[in-house]
Amino acid sequence: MSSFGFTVHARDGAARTGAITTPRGEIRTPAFMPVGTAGTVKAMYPEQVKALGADIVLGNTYHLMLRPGAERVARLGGLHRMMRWDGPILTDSGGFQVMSLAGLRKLSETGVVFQSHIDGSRHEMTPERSIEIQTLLGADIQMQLDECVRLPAPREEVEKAMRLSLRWAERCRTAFGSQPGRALFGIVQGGTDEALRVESAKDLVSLDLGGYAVGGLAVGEPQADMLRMIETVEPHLPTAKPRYLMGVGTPDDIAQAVRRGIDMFDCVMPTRAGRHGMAYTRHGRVNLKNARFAEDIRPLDEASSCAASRDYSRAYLHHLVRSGEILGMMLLTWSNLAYYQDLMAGLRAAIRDGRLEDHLAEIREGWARGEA
Ligand code: PRF
Repeated sequence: MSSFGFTVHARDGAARTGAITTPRGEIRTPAFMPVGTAGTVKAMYPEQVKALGADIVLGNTYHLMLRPGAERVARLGGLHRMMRWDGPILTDSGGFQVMSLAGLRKLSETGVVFQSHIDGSRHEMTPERSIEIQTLLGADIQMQLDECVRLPAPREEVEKAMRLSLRWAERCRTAFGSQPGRALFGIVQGGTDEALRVESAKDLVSLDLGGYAVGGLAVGEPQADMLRMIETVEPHLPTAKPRYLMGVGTPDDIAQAVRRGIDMFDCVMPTRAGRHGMAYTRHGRVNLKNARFAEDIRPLDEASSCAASRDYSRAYLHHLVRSGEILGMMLLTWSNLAYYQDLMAGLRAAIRDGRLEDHLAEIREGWARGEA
């Protein structure tokens, strides 16, 4: 069995391109991971996701533990087999979703007790249980349980959450043990406080984990603060381990973070926006609900590699979206994920060729041109 690893193939400034190797295949970086919360990238066939160039998808501990249940997924042969995705899967640990979705929550040193948003049933999430669930699901990359504070927040609150997250990281490492071919990632917290971020990064790095995520960003702060925090943390992370910016973001957020040395991203934006009539294109974001598309026979992007963007008129997409048709969601999700995967492929090629800055200027020019 091949082991888990990461190789940087080329650098351009702080940006890197390379590959994470796993027994289930290679993840080309910088990578965008489509979100498959409940064991499905909503409105997409797994084959389509793969064909777009996605090497890895994300699953959620929180959702899957509640429904259909981690033990049930394990009895069904694991998450890969259940959802028919044979590539690598990363699972988020659950803490972040408990805080944003669950009913009554009680947080302590031990973990978090919460009520399911589905049926109100009571559950407990501890660092040990989070790792047990992620292992039952069969996740190739597992995330530590952490506490993410929404910003703005008082420094004491951010500091307390950061320190709790560090203690939980240690417990997760012990619970994870040694799982050949799989990795446990730590999560840097600390809000927009530079000293807290550096302390969090240094302490996590001393645990020698498989990779490091930057969490607690894109939670209400301006983009400039997010980018400053990436710049603060980056010099403290080992160059030989992958870096993952959690829950980010817009195409511009991703481009800016890649430029600052981030290797992995996930975000619901392309899939969620696609189900709400929004399209991401080379010429920026397009709202297909808008009446001006009612008789617009042009496709979203005649030069796209994706049939959804290239072969269907905006007028038809407008009609499907306005009518609440399932196909509208399917086509726009497909088109948006194609745009995101093509964005990542373009960034990888530009880094490899040492022309990232020129490439970024070109893509920004395209966004600025608008919907023409
Ligand atoms: N922690 C975890 N998952 C996350 C985040 C975090 O801070 C974020 C913040 N952008 C998204 N998803 N565990």
